[in-house]
Amino acid sequence: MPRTVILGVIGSDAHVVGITILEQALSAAGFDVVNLGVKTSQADFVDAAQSHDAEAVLVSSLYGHARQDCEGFHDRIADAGLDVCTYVGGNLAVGQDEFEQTRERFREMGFDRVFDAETDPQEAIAALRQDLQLTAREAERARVDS
Ligand code: B12
Repeated sequence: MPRTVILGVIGSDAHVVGITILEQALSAAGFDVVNLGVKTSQADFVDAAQSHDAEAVLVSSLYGHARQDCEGFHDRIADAGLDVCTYVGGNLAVGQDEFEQTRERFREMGFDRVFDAETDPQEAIAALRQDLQLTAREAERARVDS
């Protein structure tokens, strides 16, 4: 069975290129990707994770308002009774914040992993395989079978 991941750009953010590249890389790696596109609300992420029985939710944000847009996100996930792995990535802070501070802030908000804008999609794939305990061979088999 391919493993389902939800992907989208949160809030009012319209930067689409990053998630398009991520979608392609994740699909090629054998994941079943539900791409919600840009300007996705917290509720839409949670609904999609529920209805697709997803194992991971990947949130992208580029325009500098990630913190506000992600406020309360994990409360919604908990309220929905979801057991999903959550990643956030992109250009998460405005200006020149040290990324380690940004990572710490988003980890405190409940995200399992936090990625900066220099992230190669293969890093996210390796992290997902680890967090979902999926070997490269299993992922490849899922891709061939699907
Ligand atoms: C193209 C672009 C635009 C286009 C977007 C077109 C479109 N439909 O996509 C337009 C012109 C519309 C635009 C608008 C704006 N933009 Co703009 N934009 C850019 C630009 C130049 C490139 C973004 C891009 O496509 N990169 C290429 C992709 C491949 O890289 P990426 O998006 O970073 O994604 C990769 C990684 O970040 C990572 N990643 C991303 N998300 C996630 C999620 C997870 C879970 C993981 C693991 C990894 C991951 O993986 C991706 C693939 O490798 C960047 C500057 C830059 N060089 O990054 C500014 C930039 C993102 N924009 C910026 C701003 C401020 C805006 C505006 C607010 C400007 C304004 N005042 O109107 C608006 C916002 C509009 C909106 N509602 O979203 C700022 C954000 C500043 C900040 N965060 O502090 C940037 C950084 C420019 C700058 N240096 O100031 N923008």
